[in-house]
Amino acid sequence: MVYGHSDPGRSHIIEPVTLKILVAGGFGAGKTTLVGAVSEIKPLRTEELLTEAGRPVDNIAGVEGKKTTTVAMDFGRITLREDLVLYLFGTPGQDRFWFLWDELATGALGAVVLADTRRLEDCFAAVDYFERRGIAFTVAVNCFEGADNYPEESVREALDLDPGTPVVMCDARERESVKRVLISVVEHAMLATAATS
Ligand SMILES: Nc1nc2c(ncn2[C@@H]2O[C@H](COP(=O)(O)OP(=O)(O)OP(=O)(O)O)[C@@H](O)[C@H]2O)c(=O)[nH]1
Ligand SMILES: [Mg+2]
Repeated sequence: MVYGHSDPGRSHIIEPVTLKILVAGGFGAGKTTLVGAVSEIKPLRTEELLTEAGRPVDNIAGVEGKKTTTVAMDFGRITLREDLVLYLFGTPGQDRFWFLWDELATGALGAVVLADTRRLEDCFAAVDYFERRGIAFTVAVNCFEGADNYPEESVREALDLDPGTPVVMCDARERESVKRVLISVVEHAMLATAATS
């Protein structure tokens, strides 16, 4: 949209493009942390305490220190460039919330699959979900301290990824690191969209 404006430096008001990106991955992989690290608005969270009652259904092996879990979604926003705004939707990590995914995935341009190499199999379902629906995704390996460092190639192999799917190492707590992941998703999704249109 172009406006005649008295200030010559501001003659163009840019309407940003807004894109919806999902943040998926296994239980406790760091999805809520990732959205919180980059969001420029106070992220909406739907955390509930993990309870004794949930213990038989919630597999917390490897994340014993975890006290809460996402029960509906995380929501955040980041302006990547003045003309590009991402809305981030973090999915719940536990299997019992699968019924929410189709709702969350509607209209998504792309996705991040956050992987924890200590429990890599936890993100198989997310990889499978996006592959089936043709939603472009980047695998972001959240490098927890104490977890073995696997080279990109072994993560790619273990998840049986298509050669074009990006794999990025990240720290879900670090804004710049998460921004790199999001740029990867947007670039990959744009290329995938251009290739199919
Ligand atoms: N050391 C380390 N800890 C992290 C990192 N990312 C997340 N955590 C911690 O790991 C735990 C799980 O993080 P969450 O962000 O709640 O994970 P989630 O994927 O949203 O979990 P669910 O919603 O229950 O599936 C929290 O205690 C975080 O503080 C990381 O990069 N390094
Ligand atoms: Mg969460």
